[in-house]
Amino acid sequence: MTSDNENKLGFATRAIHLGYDPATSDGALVPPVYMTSTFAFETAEQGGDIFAGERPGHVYSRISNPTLSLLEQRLASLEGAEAAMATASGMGAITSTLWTLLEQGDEIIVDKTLYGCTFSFFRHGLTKFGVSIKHVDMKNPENIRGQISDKTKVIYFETPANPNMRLVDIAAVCKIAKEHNITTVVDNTYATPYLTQPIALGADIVVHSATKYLGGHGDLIAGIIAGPEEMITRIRLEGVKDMTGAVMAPLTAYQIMRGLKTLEIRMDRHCSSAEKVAHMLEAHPAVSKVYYPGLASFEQHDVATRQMSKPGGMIAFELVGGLATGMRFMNNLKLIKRAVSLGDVDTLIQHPASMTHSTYTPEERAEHDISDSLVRISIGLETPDDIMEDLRSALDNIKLSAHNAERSVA
Ligand code: 7XF
Repeated sequence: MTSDNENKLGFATRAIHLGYDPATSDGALVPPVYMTSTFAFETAEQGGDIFAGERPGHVYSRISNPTLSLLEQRLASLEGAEAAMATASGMGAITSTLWTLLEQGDEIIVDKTLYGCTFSFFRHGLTKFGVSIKHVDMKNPENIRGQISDKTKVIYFETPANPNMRLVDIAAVCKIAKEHNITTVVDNTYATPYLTQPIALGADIVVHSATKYLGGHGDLIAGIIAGPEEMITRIRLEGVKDMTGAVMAPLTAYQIMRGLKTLEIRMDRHCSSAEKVAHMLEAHPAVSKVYYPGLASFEQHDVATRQMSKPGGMIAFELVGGLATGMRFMNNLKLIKRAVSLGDVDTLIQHPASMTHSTYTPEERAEHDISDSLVRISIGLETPDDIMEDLRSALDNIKLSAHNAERSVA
């Protein structure tokens, strides 16, 4: 357990030091990685006691491992949670949590827009086992009230939402949930605990795709669940141990701890570059709409100011001319990579309707506010002028080709 004194240290200090004393490991500055699947007991009786939970200790790395425990301690502290559990992927975190919290006959209320595979898990996974899903437009938290029944066990949302940047007012939604004794689960992948801390705003559980900003370098797949100790223990022993088996590998935990050491400075740079890019895109005649929480024109700018310390590194936008123009623009890029995922040092651009959100049918995308012409960009850590120059020249080139096409028609 983390001491109160350690928890008073600054965000970056905790991300670098928390829970580890080199004196316990021959002075090694970097914590050792426990590459072991199992743990030997001194006696048979001791093994039995640990299994029975009557003595502390590790048994088997699908349940716990010292390298994962250190990462979990750090993430619990950064999220302001009592405890955390590391998982094999973001989907591992989401599914392990919900398989634990829900049972046949229960209802779950979820926001209108979700990451494609999360949507698919709700729509095609949970429903198969008798859980019903109600999508509610949480832009207005009051919409939730009319949908709550005595079967509602969980309220689930992302903020900002993938891919269209819709925000959910965490404090307002969690207040309603608490009045009805409903557990709230917030996907904090886009914001990271550096920008938003859902638990301080009233949320029960936070989930992450740690593949993104927490790892930060595009070289791993991982997830995190943070929340009250009692719930995390249940998720560990029911959801992860027995249902999904979605446990993180020790080497991945090491990579994420390395990523966490620079989370604060990376996020500062992601945010400052994204702000520049968002303004540049908004001013460009080939761009019809930019969705970025830091812009005064952003519909929910007030929610962003209230619950995000900075507006983040993700931008969604639409081009004049829609989908066809968007594809031409993406193909014009030279430095920026056409790839899914986000939160990496590299700037990544993708087309949600045909990529990350192709798990929705076209009708579902229309219903869930995911326009076919939307382009999503994750601003990386390259020199900001180079990112902007690549975008500007790709945009100028579509304008040119559109102009030439018009002239040839005339
Ligand atoms: O299982 P993963 O680590 O890939 O995480 C799933 C996940 C969960 N929540 C959010 C908000 C996510 O964005 C993701 C993964 N999204 C990637 C993307 O949107 O590019 C996945 C590439 S298909």
